[in-house]
Amino acid sequence: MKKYIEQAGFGAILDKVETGRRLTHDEGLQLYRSHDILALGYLADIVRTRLNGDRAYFIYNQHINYSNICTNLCKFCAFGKEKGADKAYEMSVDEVRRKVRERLDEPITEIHVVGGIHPDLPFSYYLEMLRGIRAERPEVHIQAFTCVEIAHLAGLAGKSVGDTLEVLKEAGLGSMPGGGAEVFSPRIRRLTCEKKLSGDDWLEIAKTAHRHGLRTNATMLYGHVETIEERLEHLAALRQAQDETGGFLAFIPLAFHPQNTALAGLSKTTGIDDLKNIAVARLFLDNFPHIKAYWVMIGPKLAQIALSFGADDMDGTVKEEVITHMAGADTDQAIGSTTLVRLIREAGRVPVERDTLYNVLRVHGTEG
Ligand code: V47
Repeated sequence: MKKYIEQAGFGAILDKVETGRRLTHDEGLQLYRSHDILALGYLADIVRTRLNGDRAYFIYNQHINYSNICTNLCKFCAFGKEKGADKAYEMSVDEVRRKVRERLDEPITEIHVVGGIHPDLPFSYYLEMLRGIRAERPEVHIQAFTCVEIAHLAGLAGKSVGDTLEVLKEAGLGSMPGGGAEVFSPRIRRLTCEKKLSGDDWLEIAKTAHRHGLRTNATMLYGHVETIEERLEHLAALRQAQDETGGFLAFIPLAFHPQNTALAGLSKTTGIDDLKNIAVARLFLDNFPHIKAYWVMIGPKLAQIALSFGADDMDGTVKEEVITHMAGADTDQAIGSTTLVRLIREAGRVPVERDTLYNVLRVHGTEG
């Protein structure tokens, strides 16, 4: 295989990967430009094995999207709606609590909560929602609010981001998901989400969260109008931030779904680009412990293959996924843990049920 990698022109990168040295922007470009997906997978698998051995993770989780009413109205998003528009919705705190109650018989360990940037819900709503979820299910870990929502909540609270996070932690916030990062490039934000928080501000909020003891994830929405240079600049900014704080848990490349968005003329991503983004991320983000193949966006079958291309996590059972399905995802809205275990096992990995912070809850041996 070494000879094959060298013949594919990746000898120098292989040497760096084997000796744990950091890849440069130009090496990242070489990886993205290559069509030799097997060579990329081989390289990424070296890093994945070093960091995560023979394990691949999943989690029992529930998604709650409390409202899709949003003032940002990003061009790539089919979820966000103007207040009063067809299909706009907001849940009361009681409705959110009911969603939690409905699934008390399932062994859920994480509730993932995100919504749009709502024009008039008060800060107290968000605190009541966290307290309400905690009251219904005290042992669950609440992973809530992207950096974009946190910036908005700090504005509502009239406090600094750090002080706002402390209040939210007190109410039950356990960690933050990685959404809202999109592509940090100002050009891309101008073209697709001009009202949204800047990339620099997103990174600053993530780092502030880390300094306040909250772990967070990071994403990149790829496959729309960004260039591979802009993807690499995004990854480099995340790698730099992680060097500073060490607070990121996982990176999740998000495949753009065009249906029902203002960018509906664009095509869906291809399987090769999906795998490439996983592999390049695994190679470039040498300081991120985990790379997630989010089955909702790329499908369970490709997410399974991605476990051999750098990913070590398939996310979770999810249920009622809304954001990608409003943009035309053809995956199911939930997946059973038995299916996740089978997908992981048939990929040659040991399935490990984890909690949000990657503590091991159950190692699934061969017995089921
Ligand atoms: O912030 C919006 C993206 C994100 C579309 O942290 C779209 O573990 C594809 O961040 N096509 C929300 N993507 C989802 C997200 C996430 C999901 C799973 C796990 C985690 C985690 C985070 O979805 C948004 C935005 O970046 N998005 N519209 C679309 N049309």
